[in-house]
Amino acid sequence: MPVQETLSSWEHLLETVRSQTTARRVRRPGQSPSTAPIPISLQKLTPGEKPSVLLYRDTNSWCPFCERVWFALEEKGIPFETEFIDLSNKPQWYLDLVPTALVPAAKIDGKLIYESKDILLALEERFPEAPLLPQNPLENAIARQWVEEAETNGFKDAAYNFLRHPTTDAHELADLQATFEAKLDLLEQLLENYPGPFFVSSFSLVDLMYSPHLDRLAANLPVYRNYTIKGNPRFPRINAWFDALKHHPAYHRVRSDSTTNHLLLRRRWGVEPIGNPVPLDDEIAQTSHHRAETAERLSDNHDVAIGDILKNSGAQVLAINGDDTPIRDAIDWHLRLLADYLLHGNSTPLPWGRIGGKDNSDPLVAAVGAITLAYVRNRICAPRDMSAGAATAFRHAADTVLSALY
Ligand SMILES: N[C@@H](CCC(=O)N[C@@H](CS)C(=O)NCC(=O)O)C(=O)O
Repeated sequence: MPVQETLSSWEHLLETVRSQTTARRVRRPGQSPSTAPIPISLQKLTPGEKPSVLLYRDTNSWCPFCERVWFALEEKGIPFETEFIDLSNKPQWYLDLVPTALVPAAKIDGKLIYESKDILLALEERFPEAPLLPQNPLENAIARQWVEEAETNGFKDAAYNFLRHPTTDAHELADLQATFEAKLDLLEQLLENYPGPFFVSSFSLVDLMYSPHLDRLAANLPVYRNYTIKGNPRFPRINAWFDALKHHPAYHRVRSDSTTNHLLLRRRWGVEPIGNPVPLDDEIAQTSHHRAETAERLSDNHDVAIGDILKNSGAQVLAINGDDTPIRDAIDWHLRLLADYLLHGNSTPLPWGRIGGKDNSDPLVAAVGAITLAYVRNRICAPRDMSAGAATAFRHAADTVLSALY
C-alpha cells in the first residue's frame, strides 16, 4: 500500500510537536518502564548535584501508597530520583534493604524510610519549606492525628472490601456498601471542621493520605458496583474536595485516568465489571496541551511502542513465512497517522474507510491497523506512560482514527 509517503516521518513529527510542548520524559532503553517522568523540580539542582531523595516505587506506577509520596514530592517541589521495583519479581537487594519488602520506600540523605505515612512525615521534617502540615500548633497536632487515623480508621478496608470482595450476593453487597458509606460519612464530617475544601485549613498530608484511594474508588465504583461518589448529594464536601484537588498541578502529574483504573481492577485483581466504562471526557481529550504531550510521547517512544504491539497484540500471527516487516510497517504507518491526528486535530483528514473494508487493496494492512489502534488504546497506562490528561487524549484519538478507518 503506497500510503507511507503521505505521512510525516517520526523525526518530523517529533520536531513539530516539541515546538508545541515542553512535556518530556527520560528514556530508559531496555528497561521497564521504558520511560520515566522528570520531576518538576529537577532544575533546582546544579549540574552534577545529586538529589537528596531517592524514591523506590513500583514499575507500573499503580501503587496508591507510592502515589502519596510522589504527590508530596511534586507538591513540595523536592528534587528526587526514582528507582523502579518490579513487584512481581522483587530484586534480592530490595528484599534485603526494606524489612517489609513493600513499596514505597525512600532514602532521604541516605537514610532509609519505609511506609508511605512515615516517608511523608520524614519529608515534612527534612523539607519544612512549602509545608504540608499547618503552622498553628493545635491544627498541626490535629492534622498529624488525622494522618495516623487515615491508616487506622478502617476507611481503606471498608472501601476495598466493597469494591473487590468477590460476591454477587445482594445482601452482602448492601452490607459492604453501608459500611463503606458510613466511612465516607466520617470523612464528610471531618471535612466540615475547617473552612475551605480541604481537611484542615490548607492542603495537607491528610489530603495526600486519601487522594490516591478516593480517586481509584471514584473511578471504579460506578463500573464495578454501580455506585457513585462524584455527584452523590450525600457527600457534598467530598465532591468539593475533588474539585479543589484539580487546582493542584502536582495532582495532574501523579494521578491515573479512569480507564487505567478500570483496566487495572479487572486485570490485576480479577474483579468483574457490572457496567460499561465511563465515557472519555471530551473536554480533556481535546485540550491541546494534553494532545501535544501524548503526540510527543508517541513520537519519541515509537520504536518501543511498535516492538510492544508486534510482540503482545497478536498482530504477529499475521506474519507470512516468518517475515514481520509488512506488519511492522503497517503498525508504524497507523501510529504515525495517530500522532499526526493528535498534533493537527481535525485538520488532518483521516482516510475515512479507505484502508479497511472489502475494497481494500491490502487486507493485511487493514487488519494490522485495526489491531494496532484497538491494542494501544487500552495499553497506555497513566501515569506510567504519560499524564492522565494525555492518556485520555490518546485513547480518544485512537478511537476516532479507528472508527474513521474501519
Ligand atoms: N502500608 C504500606 C502499604 C504499601 C503497599 O501495600 N504496597 C504494595 C503496592 S500498592 C506492595 O508493595 N506490594 C507488594 C507486595 O505485597 O509484595 C505503605 O503505606 O507504604
